[in-house]
Amino acid sequence: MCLKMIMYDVYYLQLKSTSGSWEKERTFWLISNLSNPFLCEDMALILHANKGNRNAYKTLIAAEYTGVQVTLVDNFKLGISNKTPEFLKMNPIGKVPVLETPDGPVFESNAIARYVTRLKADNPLCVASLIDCAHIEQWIDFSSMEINVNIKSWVGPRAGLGVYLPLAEEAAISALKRALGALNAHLASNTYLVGQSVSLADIIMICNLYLGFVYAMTKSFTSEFPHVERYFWTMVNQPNFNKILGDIRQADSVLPVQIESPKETAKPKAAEEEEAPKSKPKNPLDLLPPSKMILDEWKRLYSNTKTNFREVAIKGFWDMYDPEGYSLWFCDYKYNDENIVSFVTMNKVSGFLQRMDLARKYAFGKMLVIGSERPFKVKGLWLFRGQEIPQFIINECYDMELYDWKKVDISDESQKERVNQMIEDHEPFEGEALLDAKCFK
Ligand SMILES: N[C@@H](CCC(=O)N[C@@H](CS)C(=O)NCC(=O)O)C(=O)O
Repeated sequence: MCLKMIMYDVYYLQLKSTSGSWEKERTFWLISNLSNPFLCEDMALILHANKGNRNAYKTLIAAEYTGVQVTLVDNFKLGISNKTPEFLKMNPIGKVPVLETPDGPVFESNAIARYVTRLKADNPLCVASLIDCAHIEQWIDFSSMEINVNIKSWVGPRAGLGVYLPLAEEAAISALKRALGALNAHLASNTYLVGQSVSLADIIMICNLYLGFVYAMTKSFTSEFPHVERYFWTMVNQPNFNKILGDIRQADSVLPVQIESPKETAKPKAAEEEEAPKSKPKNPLDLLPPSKMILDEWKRLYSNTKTNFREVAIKGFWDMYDPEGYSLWFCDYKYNDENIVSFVTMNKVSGFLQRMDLARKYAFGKMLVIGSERPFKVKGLWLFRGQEIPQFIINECYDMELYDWKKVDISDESQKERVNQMIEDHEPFEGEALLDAKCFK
């Protein structure tokens, strides 16, 4: 039995022998403030979350203060990794983040941050009197229910998460202002939310305010709350915050409502049937001379290659590639400056790939969302039947005009290597991390 384990038992028994109700509460706090005897010092806890997830930041910042090792799981892709059966076993509603601990998983970001904080007996974030502990909990709940909920109701629908309703937005902003007013009054005479140093309440409050400062609360909005402004900027510039959040730029304008391009209004079925020609005209691409490259074979090879991707899939691609029957194209999103919200950028690319469904017989594509900081860049590689970008795709898929297109010159080795790196999701790509990679096949 290790020394930590013995200390834990003794402490527990001593406190258990007293029976008053105050002592019981004290027992809870003291025990919860003891180092976890089952966690070895060099063991890192695994946090399942995508990079840039502000709910995960709560734990990562707390870990910086307490010295607990927490590592973000590799290659986490929001929307994919959190839908797997393994992930759903850890959090049945598939939300992120989740912390894997030696005693089982924990979900809900506040609970995770509390757990990581309490792993260290002498942590600076919640070693406090009973009343201070109550106030830490008070501000954690306040920041979750009065600040975060309203910022999310403001930013979420604008970012395409939920229906955008101006009256609902107005109500959220007004509730947010009421909460910020109270926070501002408290901070007029307090540097921190509780006591004389940073506590877990500050970490959670800042991570919640962060969403607002970055996407919606412009300077003209926040100037009404000068103590909140001072508090926010002071905190995010503390080294332990800055290391995780990076340098923050306050929104110049409120995130615009992300509008999908207008879809054609559905025609009444009868009219549609009336107009439908008897037999569908052939796609001009079907009239091209036959090619030795069988697109489905390449797609199968791509999907089935799990190891030695370069030697197997990439080599196989060039062995199959028919430069007369097919052409390769690089595409580059024209409006990368707008890509400031990671999940909105990823959704934009997913939408593009859905709209390319009509080209499945004639195309293969890779789309990369690049960068670890906003604005993210979107770049792609497409393989099309024929020597030009098929006209029917240009006509039917409005996303095509949102990109600059450049035909790949396969006699240029550096362009060929760029093709390889795009096919294999090579990271870093052009010196930057990949936020996401999607394949059209
Ligand atoms: N109350 C949860 C909220 C978690 C949450 O909403 N996570 C988002 C990402 S930030 C998510 O997992 N979204 C995916 C989904 O809703 O399926 C927490 O604080 O952990």
